[in-house]
Amino acid sequence: MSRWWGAKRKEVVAPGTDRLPPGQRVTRDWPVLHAGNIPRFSEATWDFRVFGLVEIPLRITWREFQALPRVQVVSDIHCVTSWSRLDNRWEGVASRELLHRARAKPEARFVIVHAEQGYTANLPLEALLDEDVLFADAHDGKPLAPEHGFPLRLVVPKRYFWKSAKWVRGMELTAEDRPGFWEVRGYNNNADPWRAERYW
Ligand SMILES: Nc1nc2c(c(=O)[nH]1)N[C@H]1C(S)=C(S)[C@@H](COP(=O)(O)O)O[C@H]1N2
Ligand SMILES: [Mo]
Repeated sequence: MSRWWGAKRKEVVAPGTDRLPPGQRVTRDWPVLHAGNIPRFSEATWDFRVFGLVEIPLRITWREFQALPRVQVVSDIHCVTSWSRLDNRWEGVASRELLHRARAKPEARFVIVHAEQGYTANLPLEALLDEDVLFADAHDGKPLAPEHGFPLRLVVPKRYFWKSAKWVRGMELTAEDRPGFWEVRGYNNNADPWRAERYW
């Protein structure tokens, strides 16, 4: 297993300093936030697709997903509602691993992340090639809880947490950007916590 433990992150935790983006407070528990219901997981029907502007469209079953090379990443959560949860240990498959397998076409510049019940989140393709971005099935040593996205969620540490779709089912590569579920409801398209890009 390859490991990446957030090597570029500062070691000292000092809330109020540069560990915490503007307007954020540290929480030790883990709030649950989402629209709609917690979907039921069925291994028989679950798949993860990488499609759109790719050379090799992928359809990965749950069993196949478990056999992919795995990574561990420690990162902080920054929710737009102003709580931050530090030092989350995620385990799963790097998004760039999947993107390299699917081979993005040259015109691909954006990714629409698709989750259950039509939830979507949009990101630049570049953002999903970042080494700290993964599709996680475990958190702090335990399988992901249903309310936090079991069986699989995206984790994008450098953006507000609404970009980190729970119950993910695939990535669609596109040439044009397409605002996701929260982005069409007034949330900022870029969502960088360090620039406090909350709404537009
Ligand atoms: N599928 C799905 N993913 C989602 C959401 C959602 O409504 N549906 N909400 C987002 C928002 S707004 C936040 S803050 C985080 C919350 O994740 P958590 O409940 O694990 O803390 O999930 C994000 N991912
Ligand atoms: Mo959120």
